[in-house]
Amino acid sequence: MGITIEQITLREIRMELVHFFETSFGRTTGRNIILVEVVSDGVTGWGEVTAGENPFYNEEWTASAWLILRDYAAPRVLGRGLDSADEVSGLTAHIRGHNMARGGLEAAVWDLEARLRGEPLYRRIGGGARAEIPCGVSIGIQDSVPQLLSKIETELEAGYQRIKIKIKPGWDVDVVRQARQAFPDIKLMVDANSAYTLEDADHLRRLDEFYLMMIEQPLAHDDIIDHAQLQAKLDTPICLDECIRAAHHAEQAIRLRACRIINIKLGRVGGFAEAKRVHDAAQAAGIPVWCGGMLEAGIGRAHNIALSTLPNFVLPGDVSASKRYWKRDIIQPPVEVTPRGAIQVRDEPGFGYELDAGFLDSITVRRETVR
Ligand code: OSB
Ligand code: MG
Repeated sequence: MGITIEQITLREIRMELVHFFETSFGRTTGRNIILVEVVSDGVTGWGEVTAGENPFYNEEWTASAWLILRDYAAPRVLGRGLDSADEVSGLTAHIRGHNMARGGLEAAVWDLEARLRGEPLYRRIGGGARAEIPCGVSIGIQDSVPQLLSKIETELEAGYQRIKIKIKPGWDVDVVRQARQAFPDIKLMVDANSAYTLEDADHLRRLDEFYLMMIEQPLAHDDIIDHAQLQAKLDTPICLDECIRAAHHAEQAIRLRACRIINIKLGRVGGFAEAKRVHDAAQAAGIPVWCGGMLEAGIGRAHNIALSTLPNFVLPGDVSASKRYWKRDIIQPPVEVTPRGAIQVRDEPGFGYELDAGFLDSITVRRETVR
């Protein structure tokens, strides 16, 4: 079955977060998110760009992604006869970096292909290994430790299966100690978003006593070798996030023993095709993966759920209920989590949820169609 993309519409929406989200690189109170709409044969597929509002997690941000999509990625895909969405990644592979912009378009074409075939996205990408996905939460840096402990308690009561705490210098060992004392039996992990250097190795080793599941991305966003040196000194497994932008990074990290776990984010690796390659490389090496989050609205969240049904997504991810982020999500129903901390995978065609079109229009701040 051939697909020809006749029209690509970019749309930027503004959504306020229910609670601010703070990482080692800054605090976010609301999102400016680009949605990508691709049309073929009267059917529409949707993608969500996971770039942040500033180039602090990686090099991309909302405004850069808009230009990359409009001027470089969309023109390469428009009017092409495609046999499958699998070809989209290759069509934009000449663009250096900017994986989140590329990935938003790529994911939209996968959603479109699934809808054209009348089947769920998870099946189209080769998933379906589980009917519900295990959920954890990522809890940002708070203003005080009691505030953090009360947030952990709330999330555990909601059923979430593991807790991730964001750390940075000055908000790390002492905070984790208090969290561990308050909750001795939970699955607990930390994420530093590249806030440390190898010189902090002895300091980071102090985290070993808290039997964390993993420490995520402690060192530089682009440095696999330093992570290998740090992993040799730590009992706690390192999980790489920022460093893994393509399957070859996963292969190099595994070969160098720079990590024992990998976080896969759809946008960071440029879409489903590369996410599957990272997944497969990790699986072949016996490295478990889990699905990361980027404070997505409903479309990105639904795509993450589909991705999480691939077989090697065996650890709880950062994909959680819509209501933790938004008063009102752009999809219906919102993503919900069961009392046992899981999201049930839906069987409707494409990403599996309805778009709330009227609400979407009301929060759209700009829109442009490329034909
Ligand atoms: O490093 O995983 C990260 C949010 C924004 C940028 C980077 C990260 C995160 C999260 C939040 O940890 C995950 C989520 O709840 O969507
Ligand atoms: Mg991370």
